[in-house]
Amino acid sequence: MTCDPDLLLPSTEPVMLIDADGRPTGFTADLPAADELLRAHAAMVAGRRLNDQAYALVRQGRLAVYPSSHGQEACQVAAAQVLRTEDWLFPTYRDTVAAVTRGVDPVQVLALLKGDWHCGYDPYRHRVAPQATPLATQLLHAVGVAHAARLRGESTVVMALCGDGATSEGDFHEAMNFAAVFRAPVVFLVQNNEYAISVPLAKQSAAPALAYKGVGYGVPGERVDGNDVAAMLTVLGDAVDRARRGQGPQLVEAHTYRMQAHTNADDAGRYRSAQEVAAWVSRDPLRRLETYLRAAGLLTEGAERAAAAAADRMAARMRDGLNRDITPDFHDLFDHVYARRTPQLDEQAALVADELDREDAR
Ligand SMILES: Cc1ncc(C[n+]2csc(CCOP(=O)(O)OP(=O)(O)O)c2C)c(N)n1
Ligand SMILES: [Mg+2]
Repeated sequence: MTCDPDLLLPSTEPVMLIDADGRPTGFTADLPAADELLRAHAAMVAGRRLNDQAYALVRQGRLAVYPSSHGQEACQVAAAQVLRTEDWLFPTYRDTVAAVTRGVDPVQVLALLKGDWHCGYDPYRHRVAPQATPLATQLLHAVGVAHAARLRGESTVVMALCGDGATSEGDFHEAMNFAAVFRAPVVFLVQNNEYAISVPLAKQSAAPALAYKGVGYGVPGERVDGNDVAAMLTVLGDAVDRARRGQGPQLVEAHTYRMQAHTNADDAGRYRSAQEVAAWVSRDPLRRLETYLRAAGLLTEGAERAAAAAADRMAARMRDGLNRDITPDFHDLFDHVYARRTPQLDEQAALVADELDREDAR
């Protein structure tokens, strides 16, 4: 062993720079610069609005389903904000706000959940992988991309997101092992929102904290208050810098909470109490940041109004774009399976065309 295991251990308490009441915890030197916090604030206002608008669109039947990240906006925004243009983000179904913060159009991201297309945006243009629904599978893809970048001598860092439940999957462990052995420049961010659908964390894992899961593989772990965007930016920023310097992967566990049901198809009242939810509402990440910024004289009324207006414009674009129906072209089904269509796919496409022609002729 080349590494002292003590150096891999996460801090015993999650890193927190701004407390639940919006007061600085005293680690002033670690606070991100004011412009970074204001950027995060505008993105969190937009993210909260996106979550609310998407939920409304589900109720109107325009989206089939929406896994909301309401309450997890600090994690989502920080994960995207610490990345450079050349980096990659690997999101899950819950990470729409992270993809949008990285610059993907919300209407394009939600094409998947509207049922229009597997992935409505160009992953290469934004360097955002398609949102993964099978748990933890994207972590192996993320490590592959990071490893390839390292072999090519590129400075790319990969941010790979997953939930607490996904850390029980074999893919999570394989991804960590490979990343550690090959020093892949990847940051694993686990958003521990306390639940995997109805399964609470205590029934999911007996680890002292999920961040310890890296230690056995040689991956350093860190714990952070996921509702404190300042701490998220600092911890993830350090992990990204470290990976870019060639020091290998890191596992960051963000302690947060899924404020709403797993999706609109779930009734969270069946497995958790209103008191529990209320306790987390008082740790709301957006209110916490706003309290801090106002007290520090950093958030002007003008900036608040501008952030709200931008979020309104985004919500209007979402309503406009997602209320429009597309006419799918069946060829699309065959065009994106491989870079070039195989003879077998040509044959299948011809069969479908023939069937549709006969249907039309009836
Ligand atoms: C491989 C796999 N197994 C099971 C599921 C069904 N499933 C969808 S979401 C989910 C819970 C995931 O919980 P967590 O990883 O904590 O993420 P969260 O939804 O809380 O963000 C499960 C079991 C799946 N999508 N993929
Ligand atoms: Mg979860």
